This record gives sequence, C-alpha cells and structure tokens, in this order.
Amino acid sequence: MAYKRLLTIQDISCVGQCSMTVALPILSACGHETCILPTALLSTHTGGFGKPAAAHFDNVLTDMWHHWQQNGITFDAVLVGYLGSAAAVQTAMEIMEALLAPGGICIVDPAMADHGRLYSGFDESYVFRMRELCRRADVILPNMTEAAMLSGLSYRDNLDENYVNDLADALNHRCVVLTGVGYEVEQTGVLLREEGRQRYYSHRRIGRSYHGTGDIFAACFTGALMQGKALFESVKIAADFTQRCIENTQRNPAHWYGIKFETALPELIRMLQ
Ligand code: PXL
Repeated sequence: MAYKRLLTIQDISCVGQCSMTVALPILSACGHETCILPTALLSTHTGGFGKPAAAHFDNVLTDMWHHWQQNGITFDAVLVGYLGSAAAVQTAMEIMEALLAPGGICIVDPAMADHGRLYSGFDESYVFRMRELCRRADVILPNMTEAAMLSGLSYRDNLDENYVNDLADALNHRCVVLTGVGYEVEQTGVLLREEGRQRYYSHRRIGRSYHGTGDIFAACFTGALMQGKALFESVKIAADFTQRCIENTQRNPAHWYGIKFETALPELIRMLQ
C-alpha cells in the first residue's frame, strides 16, 4: 500500500458527520498520513440544526502554512472541501501553489451548494472565488448545483444527456468528476470528464438525499487515487462506498443529519486491497 502525506482543508463541524470529521477517518482508513487545516469550528453543519455557533480561523491560517513552509513540509495531495470564508479560499489557493510536493495533486470539492441553492452564508462573491480556486485544481468534484453555479448555466433537476454534456463542456476544466448525475428516479451516477474523454458510472439511488455524502465521496475518491487507483476506478470505489454508507443509515429517521460512514470503513479497506 502507498503511504502518502495528504493535507485536507475544510471546516470542523463538531456534530453532523461532515467535512473534517468525515475526511480525516476516511483518508486514514485509506492508509495515508493525513494533515489537517481546519478553516472554522462550527457546533454543527448548516443543514438543519439552525444557526451554528462558529469561530473562523481566518486570522491564523496564513501563519499556519508559513510555519509548515519554514519546516520544508510538502504534501502529495491537497483535498479542499467546505471552507466557509473568502479568506480561507485565498489560503487554499496559496497552499496549492506553495506546498505541493513534486507530482502532487490538488483536488477541490467546491462544497457550497446543493439542490439548486447555495448553503446558508454564501453569496455570489463566494461562487466567484470558488471558480478561481477550481481553475487551479487538478481535479474538481462538483455536484450538479455547484457545476451549474461554477459554469454559469442555469440549474435543472430533471436531467438529460444534452444538458449534462453542456454542463461538463461549460465547466471547461481538464478533469471533472460530476456527482449526482441521475436520469431516473431510482438511479444516479458519476460522470468523469478527463481531457475531453468521458465515462459514466451509473448506480442505484437509494432513498432521499443525505447530508455529507459529497464529503464522503471526495475523501474516499482522494484516498483511492492516492493509493494508485486510476481515476475511473477511484470514482467507482468512492461511489460504491458512499452508497454502502447510505444503505447503513437508511430507515433511521433519528439519524436525519448525517451518514453512518463508520460502519462501512472495514469494507473500504477491503475495497482498496
Ligand atoms: O457537507 C458540506 C458541509 C460542510 N460543512 C458545513 C456545512 C456543509 C453543508 O451544509 O454546512 C459547515
């Protein structure tokens, strides 16, 4: 198994099974040294608990990575997730520029929107900055809403292949992993567009949509890719793992706020062997 040093930059939502509390265990289970840069501390995610208590770390982010730089610390991959402020987007951009090891890659999940709407607290200027960040990434992982916002096309929830192709074209990025691409009620999928070549992984859509699935997918995709799996193989592993996590959470209304991803970690480790 490869052992890479990764950095993930995202918030810590203390309760809610998303962002850092999901990425760190998944990347560790994938066998990688995982360093973290938390951009903010929130009591919960912003998806259903009301307004969280929050502290943003904008003032210390630059000192943090400068300290790493003084120590000659670099990363084989940087995974960027939910950031939460314009300053944190700027920091992520600077880190991607300054701290990548030779041959290292930057993966950006532009976590800012879903179901046709921005997450609370974000506005057009955040989308603009995220567009800049995505331009600098090697791989971007938008859902359909984020892809529409990044590309400037209007959002649609009933998809057809023409619209999805137009969206992938309009993103105009060398490597896009588009999630939530479903054409039927009980089906969804992931579209990989890489240097003009396109592949689609279709899988069963289970139940309603769950909070944090994008974060699970992004961490698993990154962990698999850094284990030397090919891009499309990493897409499949991440989609299968996410689906298994959802299966393990279904039929449990008390668990409306997140995904029981921990229950599927042993399976992920097997998938990577
Ligand atoms: O899952 C993405 C995410 C991460 N962090 C916070 C969020 C969300 C989505 O709503 O609110 C704080």
